[in-house]
Amino acid sequence: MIVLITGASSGFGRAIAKKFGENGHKVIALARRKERLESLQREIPQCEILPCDICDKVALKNSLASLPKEFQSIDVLVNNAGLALGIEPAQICDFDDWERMIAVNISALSFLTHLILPQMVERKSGHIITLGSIAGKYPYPGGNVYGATKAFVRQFALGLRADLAGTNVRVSDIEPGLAESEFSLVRFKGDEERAKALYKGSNALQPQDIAEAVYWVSTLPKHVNINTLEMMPTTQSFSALSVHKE
Ligand code: 8X3
Repeated sequence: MIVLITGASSGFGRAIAKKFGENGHKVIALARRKERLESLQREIPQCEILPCDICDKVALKNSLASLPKEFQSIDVLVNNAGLALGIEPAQICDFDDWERMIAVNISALSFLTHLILPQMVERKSGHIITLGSIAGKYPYPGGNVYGATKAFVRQFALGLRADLAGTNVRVSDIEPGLAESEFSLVRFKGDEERAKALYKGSNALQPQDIAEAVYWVSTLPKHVNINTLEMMPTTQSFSALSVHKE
């Protein structure tokens, strides 16, 4: 298979790229950080890299068009690029953070999907995989726009399934809970202590766990479509709804 992975320079994306690469698939790794992509490329036998800002529509189109012929028929698109910025309550957080999350998690994801889908439909084969989150389903304080973008991702994936009926193109939304990666460092704007403290003692999901899930859904027999796959570390669970008392 030819697999395009966004946000491939670190965390989930890197682990997903390696998983497909190690299993003999052709990998197209897209991310902004070129040196990181080059180091990934050295670890994967058949790997093309696209150093590109996923929010730059022109650059994205040009990068895809520049792919060698033998990498152009994309079988699996893994829409992994995404981020959370801030964990402050809605009334005091920075609106720029909201705009950035909407730009990456929603606009860029839907633009790239729209670019790639026609070739899959034409070949009557392909798989769109999105990285959602438990935050798209279960609200928590400070999740505000991040959770809302992931609710979009989930509903977008399900809506695609409806539109793609009869095309053989599969769509799956993978929805992880607490997972250890650069995610929290980005969310906490580089505060390493805070990010470390969040994961300490939690036995959180690891990027490799998410890579296994993505690989599993994409290598199932063609008549099987996993619509959504929610996963948490065993240590993570639900708690009671809060009631504020005067
Ligand atoms: C990340 C999961 O629980 O940190 O999407 O919001 S959580």
